[in-house]
Amino acid sequence: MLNKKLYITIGVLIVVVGVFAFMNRELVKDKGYSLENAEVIIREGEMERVLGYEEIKALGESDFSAVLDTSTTDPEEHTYTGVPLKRVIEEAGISLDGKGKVVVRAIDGYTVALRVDEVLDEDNVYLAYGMDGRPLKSKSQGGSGPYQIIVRKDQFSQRWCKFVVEIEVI
Ligand SMILES: Nc1nc2c(c(=O)[nH]1)N[C@H]1C(S)=C(S)[C@@H](COP(=O)(O)O)O[C@H]1N2
Ligand SMILES: [Mo]
Repeated sequence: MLNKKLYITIGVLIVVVGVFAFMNRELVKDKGYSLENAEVIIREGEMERVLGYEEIKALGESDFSAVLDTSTTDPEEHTYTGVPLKRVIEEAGISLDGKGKVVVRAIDGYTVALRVDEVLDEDNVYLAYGMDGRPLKSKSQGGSGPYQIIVRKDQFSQRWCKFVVEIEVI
């Protein structure tokens, strides 16, 4: 009888250890977070192109500072890594000549509109994928990425669209 209880206890412990090992494996995977499957859709009318992380990064990555100022936090300066949004649009084969707006949509339905002249500005609107030397994590991992629009010249950060999935030129 005593032996039976002992075996049951050992059995339960083995299952518990197994479950923790499995959970830990998931955590280890999170630490090795990578951007390799992070894609963005760029569209104009019927035309659409999907760009992946390697293609975006190859457009001319730079590090730049920007001040994050939200309604609940004080202004904080961060170093972001990304590429100018206009490069991404050009790479998709879309011209901004004579266009009015660039509309950016996120996974949570959040949408921002940027004027074409803002997007054409050399050092203002970026598609970022890193902050302070680390990749931007996805929404489900508690981040603001994998892609986030940074508008350096916006005084407040409400147009810094997080979790970008689609960029449309209209
Ligand atoms: N996708 C998405 N992007 C977003 C928002 C949002 O709700 N969803 N909020 C905006 C606002 S109001 C601010 S201040 C900044 C920073 O938001 P945070 O408070 O989550 O840092 O993200 C902006 N971008
Ligand atoms: Mo905000």
